[in-house]
Amino acid sequence: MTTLQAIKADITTLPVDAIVNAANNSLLGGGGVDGAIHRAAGPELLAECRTLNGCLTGEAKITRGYQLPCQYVIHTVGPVWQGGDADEVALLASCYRESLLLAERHQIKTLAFPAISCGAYGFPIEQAVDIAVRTVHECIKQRNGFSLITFCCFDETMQQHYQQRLEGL
Ligand code: AR6
Repeated sequence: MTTLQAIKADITTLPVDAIVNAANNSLLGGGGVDGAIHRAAGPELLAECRTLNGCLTGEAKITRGYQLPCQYVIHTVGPVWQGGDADEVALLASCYRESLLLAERHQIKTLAFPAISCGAYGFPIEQAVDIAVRTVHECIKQRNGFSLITFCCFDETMQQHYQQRLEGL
């Protein structure tokens, strides 16, 4: 049985097995949640990221967590919202699926996602929340190795969107 929850928190403070980073194709850091994760993890994270040769949109790569309270960071690259005709929906769903697959391969039991693509990348919030919850729910129906999956929201409005969508499951 996997519990799905939405909380309001800074993802860098969560004592889970892994947190997901909403990164960019370079995997070399940036603003938003990516910047916060690199700041909290320390320079060793960037050093490991430099060995990964970037990441394609919709895919995911894993590193250690270094100074973070989590063991691993799963870096995924969400799509930039371009109006909806550039495969954004499928690419965002792929971020969630690929992150879960990597997590499963590393025996991760507790995992936290930020709202991928909902900041600098401009994805419409309600649609992104629907894709996140639906994709994670579908994936965990097929595998039950996870005990807790957290949607970590930076503000209350985002948390309410997730809460509402989770209640609809
Ligand atoms: N904990 C949890 N959520 C956070 C945190 C935090 N510490 N900080 C921000 N958020 P964004 P994107 C929320 O822009 O849209 C970076 O520069 C934020 O409120 O971080 O996928 C990368 O390098 C929003 O709801 O990611 C890329 O270039 C959500 O995290 C680009 O931004 C995602 O916002 C990726 O853009």
